[in-house]
Amino acid sequence: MRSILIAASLLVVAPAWTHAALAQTPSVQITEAWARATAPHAMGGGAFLTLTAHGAPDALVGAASPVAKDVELHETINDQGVMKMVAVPVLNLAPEAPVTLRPGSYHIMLMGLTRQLKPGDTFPMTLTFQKAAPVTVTVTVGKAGAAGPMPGGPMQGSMGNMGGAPSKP
Ligand SMILES: [Cu+2]
Repeated sequence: MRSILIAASLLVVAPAWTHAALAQTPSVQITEAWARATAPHAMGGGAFLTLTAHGAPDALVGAASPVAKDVELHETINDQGVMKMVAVPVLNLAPEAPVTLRPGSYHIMLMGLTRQLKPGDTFPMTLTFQKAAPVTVTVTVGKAGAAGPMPGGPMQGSMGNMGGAPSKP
């Protein structure tokens, strides 16, 4: 019985190795891409999505979209009771472990918006990875004011210092 079990597990493992060897290009799957609606002249907005690396570890290293002059990956942190956003140059993705960007945590910061993001709008966003080929997703604009520090919230002052349009005095 034991030998049968071992043989069976070898059968399961062997094809997986073969598959990994053949799958030379790792891929990252992106699901549930959405962004928050913005006020008419807001400088920045937030986009959120779920990333899943397949086949090998990878990392999100950049993003771009025609709706923003600059796009950065940010993390919202609690610094001694003060919510702050910090730029995250690289977001590591373990294989088969989905990472969800959400308000109040990791988010994609759209800075220097070229247009207002209205509920129901969609726009393209291209994500670049350490290994996988770039992926362009369609982001759907949801409602404004979901939980988390976004334009209009306590982050607005610091956002002006992060490369967007100059903030008002
Ligand atoms: Cu941010």
